[in-house]
Amino acid sequence: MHFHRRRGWEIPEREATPRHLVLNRRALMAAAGAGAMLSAEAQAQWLFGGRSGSPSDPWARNPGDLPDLPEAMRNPRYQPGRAVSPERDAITFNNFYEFGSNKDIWPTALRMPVRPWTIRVDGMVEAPGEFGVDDLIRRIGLEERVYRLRCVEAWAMTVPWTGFQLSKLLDIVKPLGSAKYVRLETAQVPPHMTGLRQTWYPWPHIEGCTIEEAANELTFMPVGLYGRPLPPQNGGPFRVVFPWKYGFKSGKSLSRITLTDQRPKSFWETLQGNEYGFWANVNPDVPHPRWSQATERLIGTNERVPTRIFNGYGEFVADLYTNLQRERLWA
Ligand SMILES: Nc1nc2c(c(=O)[nH]1)N[C@H]1C(S)=C(S)[C@@H](COP(=O)(O)O)O[C@H]1N2
Ligand SMILES: [Mo]
Repeated sequence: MHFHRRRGWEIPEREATPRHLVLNRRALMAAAGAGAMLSAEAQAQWLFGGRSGSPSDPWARNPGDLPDLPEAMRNPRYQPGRAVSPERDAITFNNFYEFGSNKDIWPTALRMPVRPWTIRVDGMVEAPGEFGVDDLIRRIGLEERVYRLRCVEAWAMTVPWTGFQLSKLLDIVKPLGSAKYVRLETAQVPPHMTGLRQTWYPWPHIEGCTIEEAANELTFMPVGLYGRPLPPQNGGPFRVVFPWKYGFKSGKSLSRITLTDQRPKSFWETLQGNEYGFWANVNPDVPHPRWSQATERLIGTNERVPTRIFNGYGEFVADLYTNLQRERLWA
């Protein structure tokens, strides 16, 4: 197999470097402070914008229910090579079937409580545990990475995630030599996750990867987006991202991570394995059975740009697959 090896920084710059993120922290704090002094009814009004009962601000949460994230430096090693997507688009155009099968689930998702939130890490590890998400943040520390996200439906975004490398969590629980795969399970939170009522779907949402993929430096566990706590519509409070794979592999709102010697059967694989396989690495030359994967539409500008092998991350991950050429690596 022949891969085009291209360094991240050689990707043609479309729109110069990502804009510097200006976080309006002071305004956010002022709003949260005001909220703390309001009656419950006034808070609901402030959050959900009155009569319609539907929220108007896709960031808004109950005042005080999320601690501000500690400062996180942007890691310059991961250059996206294109402009960061508009913040509002990234937090209002989402795929999250637990809340429904359309793209505008954010008003429903936003209401899901995300504290307290714990994540169980178990299976073939020396030190299994149940970790509070804020404890993990304090223990591991945070960095910011701007990654490209390529959905299998041929749209794409470029987003600044705040989080930590999955390998740092693996270091804490110490995988046993027998562990071959990592299974990632999304929480089930009725009544907030209204999509769970669609009982024909194989809930809970499961995703998985090999232990080598999990340990790769790119595999990232976001707890924030655009410098703020990760909103539920994007998988808050805690998700995974594999930037070189199609977006459906990047499970949201995780409650459990299990190390195992059995290859996990994922949600989408169970539903339609011929279209959404276990590996799902991005490849412009391997079409989806129903559409081409040669190009992608950038959310925000609607510009069509060429799709890159491994979503442009081959320099980091191509070596993971050199001995797996008999697997269906691309779909
Ligand atoms: N639990 C869960 N995780 C999920 C999904 C989902 O429906 N349920 N959708 C996936 C798909 S198809 C994509 S493209 C990304 C979208 O992430 P975003 O909404 O933050 O852009 O989340 C992925 N993670
Ligand atoms: Mo997707």
